[in-house]
Amino acid sequence: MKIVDARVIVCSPGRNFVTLRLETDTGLTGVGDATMNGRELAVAAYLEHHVCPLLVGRDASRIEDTWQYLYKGAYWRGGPVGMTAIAAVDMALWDIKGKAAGMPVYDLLGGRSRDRVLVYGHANGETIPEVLEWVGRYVGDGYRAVRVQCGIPGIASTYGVSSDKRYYEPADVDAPTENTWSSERYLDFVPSVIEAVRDEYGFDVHLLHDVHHRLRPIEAAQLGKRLEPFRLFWLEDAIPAELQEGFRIIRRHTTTPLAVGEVLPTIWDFRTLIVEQLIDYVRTSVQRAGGISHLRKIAALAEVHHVRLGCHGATDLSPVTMAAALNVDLAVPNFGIQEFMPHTDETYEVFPRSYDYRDGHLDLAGEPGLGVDIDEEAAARYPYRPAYLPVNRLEDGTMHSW
Ligand code: EZ4
Ligand code: CO
Repeated sequence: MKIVDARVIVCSPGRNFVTLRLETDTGLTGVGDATMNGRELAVAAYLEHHVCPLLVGRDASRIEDTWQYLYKGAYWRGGPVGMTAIAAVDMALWDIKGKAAGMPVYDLLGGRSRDRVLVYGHANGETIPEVLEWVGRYVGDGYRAVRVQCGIPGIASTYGVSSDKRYYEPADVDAPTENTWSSERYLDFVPSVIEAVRDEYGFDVHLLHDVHHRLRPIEAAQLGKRLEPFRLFWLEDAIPAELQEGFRIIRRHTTTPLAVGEVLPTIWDFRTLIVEQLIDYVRTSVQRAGGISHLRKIAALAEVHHVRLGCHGATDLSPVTMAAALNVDLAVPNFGIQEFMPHTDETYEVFPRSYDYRDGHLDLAGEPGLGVDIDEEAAARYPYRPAYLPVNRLEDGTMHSW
């Protein structure tokens, strides 16, 4: 079974997506997600110029060999652009493999380890009363796990809080928005938010919180300690993780579970975090971390170190990534939770899917392959628009992690 066509589809049904579509001489097709929020065309160009020409004529059944060919063969290893491109190829090849076998990909990965996939929703508000209202809506919709994000008094805007509460989307069209940040104001306020949610809703619902890479290790340690009475499911991206050893400081001081890694593309970026048991959840995704083949290896390393999988699932990961993630989530023994931000109707129109939300969980219908596709005619109705993630400055103007 040879690949006869490889094309990149860039579209913007509500937000930008880059999708790879492979076609084989048997007529089977496969899709992969290559979206990198705010830097979309870099991956599209990498694929178009440097990957697609190498794929045509290759044997579509050789997934691992193709992965190694693109990874080792580039000479320039790793990095978010290259790894996202490889991820798209890998997803598309697993999709084709499943269709050729007449099986959902999770069956090729060893079959279901569970009946359905626990997800968390993203409740946010400018103020504590608004946050409480939105946590209530998620609980009312059946969610067993909710991530709680609140505006900070004295800071004009922050990560995770938006005017459109249902479809949180941080990217802005044309130019990056400038946000302001103060770790002091944040640390003084955020424990009271989590406390208010526990007071209102008790301990039956899992609560999560995303720091979005903004603290230093000792600050994160303080926060983790102060949040212990509220028993978080996890504290997410407490510090930037380029320096994996930073987590030793946090770990030494708090028993609040830690999740990290939505920006980390390879198993080597997680190695110290996992083998030293410095974290509890790996946050990367099929799309960021080299596809199903590579994420599976990260999950296996995590499994033997008591670390579970909690994949990133924001709206900039297309329904193709969500379907791929659900196949992995269903199969691996050490699944923890899956992030779920619903896509807009326009996005779902472009990406017909076979997964659905019910009672706090997602599940796949069991279609052969990944269980998702792209409607190219619909995609053509939504042309690309340049968009950027916000940037962040401290109150004195110093650049800070967003
Ligand atoms: O800001 O995916 O946990 N979710 C997140 C996301 C990220 C976006 C960036 O593109 O932190 O909302
Ligand atoms: Co996050």
